[in-house]
Amino acid sequence: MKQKILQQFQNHKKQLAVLIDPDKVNEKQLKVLCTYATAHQVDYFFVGGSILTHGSIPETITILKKFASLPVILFPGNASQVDPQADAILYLSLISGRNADLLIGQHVLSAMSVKLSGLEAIPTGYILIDSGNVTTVQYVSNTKPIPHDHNELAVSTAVAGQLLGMRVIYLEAGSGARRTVSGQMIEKVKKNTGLPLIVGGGIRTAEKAIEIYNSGADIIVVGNAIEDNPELMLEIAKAKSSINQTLNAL
Ligand code: 1GP
Repeated sequence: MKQKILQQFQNHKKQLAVLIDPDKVNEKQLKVLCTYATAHQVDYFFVGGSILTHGSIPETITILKKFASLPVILFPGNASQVDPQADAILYLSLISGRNADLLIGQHVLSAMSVKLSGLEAIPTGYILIDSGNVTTVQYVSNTKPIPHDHNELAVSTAVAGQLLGMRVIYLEAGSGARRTVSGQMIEKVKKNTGLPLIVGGGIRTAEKAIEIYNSGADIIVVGNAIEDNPELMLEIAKAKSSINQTLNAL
């Protein structure tokens, strides 16, 4: 299977993903997001959600593909959110939880459709961190997040994921998180695994994005704040490219 997106994840550049929840955006808003994302060199669209009530993943991806040329990566809440129009799928196992359905159950349900779709599947250890409020992902997944300051638990969970063959770690505070994953936790997980590290949940400013990049995140994911204010893409993209320039100069 091709590993194009995984290779991009591994290229040691700071990257930005904009999370699109099909329930929250209409066609007009999607077009605006496409224009901003193209102009500001966003790296990926992530598409998915813990729960979908009326939004459609296929329709959303069709619009994104029509108005922008950046890769679309599925970030599925369950097995029904697989769509072959995407470029890749984060094949997530919720390894911080003890809900067998999200550790392996949904994967069994979707395995053949993912395989036959030709989508690049990226084995991802998905780790939920307590953010000070009960987020939708926490509620819907019916799992306990790792406490915010228990870095050793996050590290052991991430390393267990790595030993099981996961190629990427995703530290998730949850959409709308009151506080993001801490810099210390990010640093320790990165140091102990060396895997591409995605961090998301509650990032609302460029300053916070810089702090998270500098702690060791490779890819940050922003949803709510960019839906509210697409201009934020410009600020985070600027911060990202200045960190990348510094890294290139080393
Ligand atoms: C992706 O859940 C996040 O990891 C998105 O969170 O909507 O708070 O940016 P926000």
